Order: sequence, then structure tokens, then C-alpha cells
Amino acid sequence: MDTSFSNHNMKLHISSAICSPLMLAVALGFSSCDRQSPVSPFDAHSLWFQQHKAGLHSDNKAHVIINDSTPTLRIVADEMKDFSIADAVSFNIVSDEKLGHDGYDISLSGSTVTVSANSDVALLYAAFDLLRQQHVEVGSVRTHSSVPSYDFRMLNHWDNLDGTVERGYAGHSIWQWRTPTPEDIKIYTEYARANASVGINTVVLNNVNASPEMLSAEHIKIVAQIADILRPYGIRVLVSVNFSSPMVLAGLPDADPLRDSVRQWWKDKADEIYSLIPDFAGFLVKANSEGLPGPLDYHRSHSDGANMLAEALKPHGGIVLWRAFVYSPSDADRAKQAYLEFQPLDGQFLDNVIIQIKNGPIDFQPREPFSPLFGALKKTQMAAELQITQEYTGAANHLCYLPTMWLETLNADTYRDGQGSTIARLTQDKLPGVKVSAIAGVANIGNDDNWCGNHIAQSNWYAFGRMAWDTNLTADSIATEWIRQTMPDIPRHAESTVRDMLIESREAVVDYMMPLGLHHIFAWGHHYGPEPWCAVPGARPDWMPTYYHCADSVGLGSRRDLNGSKAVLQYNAPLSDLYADVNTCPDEYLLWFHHVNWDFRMKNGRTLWDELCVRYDHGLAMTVHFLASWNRVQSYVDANLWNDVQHKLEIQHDDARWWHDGCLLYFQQFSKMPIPQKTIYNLDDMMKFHINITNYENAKQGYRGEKLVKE
Ligand code: BDP
Repeated sequence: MDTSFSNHNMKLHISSAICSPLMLAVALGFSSCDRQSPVSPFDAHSLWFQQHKAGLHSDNKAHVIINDSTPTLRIVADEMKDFSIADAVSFNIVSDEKLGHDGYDISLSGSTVTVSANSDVALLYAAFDLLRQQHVEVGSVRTHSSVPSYDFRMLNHWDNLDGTVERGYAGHSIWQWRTPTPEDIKIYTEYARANASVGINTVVLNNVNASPEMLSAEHIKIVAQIADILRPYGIRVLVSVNFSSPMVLAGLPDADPLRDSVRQWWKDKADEIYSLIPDFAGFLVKANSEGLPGPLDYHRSHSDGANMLAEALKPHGGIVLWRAFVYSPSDADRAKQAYLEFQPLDGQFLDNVIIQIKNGPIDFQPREPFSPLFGALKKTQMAAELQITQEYTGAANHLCYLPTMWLETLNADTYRDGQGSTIARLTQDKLPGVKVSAIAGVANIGNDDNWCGNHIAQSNWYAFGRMAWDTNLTADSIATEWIRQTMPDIPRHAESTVRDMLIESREAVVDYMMPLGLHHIFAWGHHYGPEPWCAVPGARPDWMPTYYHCADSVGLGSRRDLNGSKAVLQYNAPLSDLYADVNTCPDEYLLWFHHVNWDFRMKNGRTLWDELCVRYDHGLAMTVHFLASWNRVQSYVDANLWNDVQHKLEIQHDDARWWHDGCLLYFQQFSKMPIPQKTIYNLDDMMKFHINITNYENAKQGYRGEKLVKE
């Protein structure tokens, strides 16, 4: 590759299909002022590229110098066509160990920018960095080096082969299991571009509840075609696999990971995949969890299962992401089970296995303490699994900006190796022999025109990528970036109103759904509304809200202290001591760890009951506040965007009322204490009512669409 460059000679070879007349103009150093146009109206499908679409910033387009032509570099040239905050930008492949595969360096000499990186994909990330600077920051180019926090910055799609999306609230899957049509290619390319713009570089195409069919020759062929489309944007694919695949697809008598024929089948399958997809990134596996098959079916361990797959992938450089989301219907407290199953296996996994651990010990609740497994595995590479789709935070109806939650987990100190053992650090540090660090987010993407079911939920996709790239970014700064690129005309005071809404939203959701450490008091099945009363005959106890809230005449909350399940002891000191004592346990985890008397005095002097009422009321009040804030910015936001979000905020408010009344009226049966605030529903009516959230159209309405009479 020719790494020399010149400010005067554009050496890009223009041969690609994506080369447009405009690119030619850029390549020839023309400025294109005739493209200048007024700012376009908001187009939901264009995500955070609104300003890009709106046209040119100024007449002075930078002269873009790229000394090679690869599909990725042609994208760089195309993306850079509107770059205008420098006179010239030169993109160079160099050899600089400290930048790794994806890192880049941006330097400035006069008004010429020099971008250096080891790969063309890293140059693409740098191009998006420069464009972000143009759209987000004021003034000239900021020089800096940037190396991502994780090697795999990964979306996990929970998409099924029939086009449905598990816990998806944005329509059907974007993946079409056919040879990609021009329309499919368009969507996949838009998706890849969006991911690359925020640094997402690995995607698991299908649901962790995986169909064995995913590994049929027919499907692998389509995976290869999708991978070909995503590759120029630096994206590598993985698939979720079903542990019984060799039985279903090849008729083997079992899937015992120590059986030679089973091991051989996986090796052959890996060879078949890599013959079509040389940069295939690996497998994601949910095994022996929620009824799925796994090595425990054959009295083998998780490490036996994971290592068998790891051996099959290893010659090709592939990775196994083995999930720790396990909880058998045993006696042990569900919150303890992942630790109990995986901690004894520490050190037994091959070095191309990563244990993928959900942020909390239960399941993506609005707030959980971090999973204690993060603080327990010392000789096993770990990755955090976060949820971008809002399974437990109001689906695509509620405003809930999630980086505040994710960073709470990543910045949590596990004390594994003493102070400073944050989850961010433990998951970024690579153990000896390990080549890849990873972070996963369960995608909130579907085929809705706006991709995420709610315009504002696009911010969570954006933020996941940015945070995965740099865990030192703040939720606040990411919000600012997203707002400025999504609502390019918004004045600073209105921007700060919207940013406040985003930043405050998650805490509001916690307050009106499950304050003070309450968790999993959701309605059966859909996880949208509250049903603390839910009792499905014959169902597993650990799928029932009563298993978690334990409300009785004495008090409220799970018993996980030293008199209960002793889950507190899975945390390292000093957290174990802090959490074990009801008087030192932080308020936000109080009812997670303790069954607390209704008249217990909180740190602020209120009784538990009064504090619970205050929190629910505060959450509800915040939904009124969000509506008022959104009203204030109406004249600065595109009408379609404004109306859509307004509608969702109204649903959120009605749902918050439902949560407030349902939970407080239900718990009041036990506390027998007065609710200071007004309730408007009748508990008996609420308990008889079941919202049909499995119906997608109905789900879009939340409780608002329902006809339940208020008192
Ligand atoms: C739960 C979801 C379920 C998923 C499961 C998982 O309710 O649909 O299959 O997690 O992560 O949150 O495997």
C-alpha cells in the first residue's frame, strides 16, 4: 500500500459503484456550493445523520487525500465530501502499534489535518470522528488519538428466522433470510453505516434462543451475503447457536460435548462457515438456560461445552461468547445462581472463550446492583451484556435514556483486586493469551421507519456505540452529541432542556416502576406493566413477582442478607458488609437485599412506606415534567419529531400512573398505611385487567389505549 500522501494530489482511484459525481468533485478538489440547501426536515430513518443530509455547512470543502482505494476507503471519501472545518485532510495507513487495529490519530498542521491509523476501517472511524466534530463542536479540528475501550463493540440481535424479534418493539427484523435484494442491501448498508459511525464493529444476527436452522447450509450462505455487505463498514458477524444443532441438523444421537462425533461436527461446521466468511467472528451461546439445551444435559460443565466450540473456532481465529444468564428452578436464590454455576469454573475456559454476563444478577431490571460474578472470575475473560431494547423500561413507549444505567454498572467497583476494580477495567483488561475484549448490547432495532420504534430511543443505539468505544465518555456528553446531530437547528437552551430530559429519564423510570431496589414486579410474559399481584397457577416461583417483592404484613423486599439467602456474601468486601447491614445498604438497593419493616426509618428520617410513596409520586411527577419540557422546545424541533415524541410521553405518563396506583394500592393491602397522594384507579379493576402486549399495535398504545374506567 502506498502510504505517502500529498496535499496536492488526490490519488484515490475512483472505481467503485458508490462513487458519485459529487465524490468525483471532491476527488478533484472542487467545492460544491451548488449543493447548499436549507436544513431539511427531520427524517426519522436518517437517524443521527440529519445534518449530513441537510447539506453543506459552508462553501469551503476540505481537500480529501487518500492514497489507496479499498471499499472502506471509498466510503471514507464519500462520507468526507461535506467536511469543511479544515482545508485539507490526509488519510494515511501507518504502522503504529499503540493504535491497534481500530485506533487512529488526528493531528493538525496549519489547517491541514493528518489522520493516521493501521487499518482502513480505523480511518473510517476517524472520518466519523471528524464529521462528529464538525456537527457537534464549534470551531476547528480537535487533535487527539483515540483507541477503543473494547475490541468487540457488539450488537446482539434477538431476531428470529421467521422475522419476529424477541423483546423487539420496533417492528420486524431487518434481516431477510433470502439472497439480499436491492432493498435489503440498502437497509443493511444504512445499518452498517450507522453502526460504523459510532464504532460498533460486531453483530450477532440472531436470537440467543437460537434455532438450530441458523447453521444450515442455506442460512450460512445468507449470513455470508450479509457479512459481505457489512464488511466495508468494518463489521464482522457472529451467530447465536443452539447447542443441539448436531442432533437436529445431522441426526446425531446427542450433543454431548465430549463425544467425538459431536466435536467433529462442530469442527466441520466451523470449516464450512469460514470457507464462506473468512472474518467470521464467532458464536454466541445461551445454554442450559430457560429450557435451552446445553452441556449440563449430559452431566458436562459449561466449560466442557464452551471449550468444544472454542476448539472448533480456534484455528480460524473465532471467539465463543458463552452467556452466564442461567438460573435453574432450584432452591437457590435466583440472584445467586450465575455465580454459583460459573465461579467454580474460573480458569477452566480456553482463551478464546468470553463469559458474557448481564449487568445485574437477575435480568435487565430498571436498576440492579451489578452481577457479583464480575467480581469473582479472575482467570476468565468476561464481557458485560447490556440491554438496549427496553424490555423492562417501557418498551419503545417510554423515554428512558440508558447510558446512565450502563455507566453505573461499568463504573461500579467490584473490589476484585482491591479498590479500582471497576467492571469497565475488568472487562477491558485482557488475560494472558486472550486476544479479544468485548461488550454486548441487545439491539433495539427493527424495520420500523425510525428503526427503534421511538425516535428518542435512537439515542440508546447511538450511545451504546459511543460508550463501547470509550467508556470514559459521560452520559451527558453522549446526549449532547446525539441531540446536536439529530436536531441540528436546536438552540443551546432548548438543547439543554432535551438533555436534561434524557439524563433524568432512567431515574424517573426506576421511581415510578421499582424504586428502592424493588425488581421484577412485572406482568406475566410481556414485562411492560406492573403486576405485583401476578399469580399464574403452576408457574415457576422465580417467575412470579411475589418471589421478589415478598410483601407481607411486616414489610417489603427480598431476603438476601445474612438471615436470608446470603447473596450479599457473593460481593467482595467492603461491599458485602455495606450491603448486609440494613442501616448501611444504599437506598437504591435496600429492598433488593433486605426485607424491611414498613415503619423502618430511612436515612432521611421517613418511614419505608412514606419513602416508597414519595418515590412513586416523584416518578409520576417526572413524566409530567417531561411533557412540560417537551412543550417548551416545540418551536425548535421538527413538527413530526415533536409530535411523535409528545405522543410517547403521554403514553409514558399514563403508564406511570398505572404503575403508581397499581403498586401503591397493592402494597397498601399489607402496610395498611395511608397513601398521601391521590390514586385514580381501583385495585380490583386493575388486577382483573391484562394488557395484550403481545400484539405489536396494541403495545404501541401502552395502557393509554385501554378502556379501564378511572375512579
Ligand atoms: C430475558 C428475556 C427473554 C430472553 C432472556 C435471555 O425475557 O426473552 O430470552 O432474557 O436473555 O430478559 O436469554
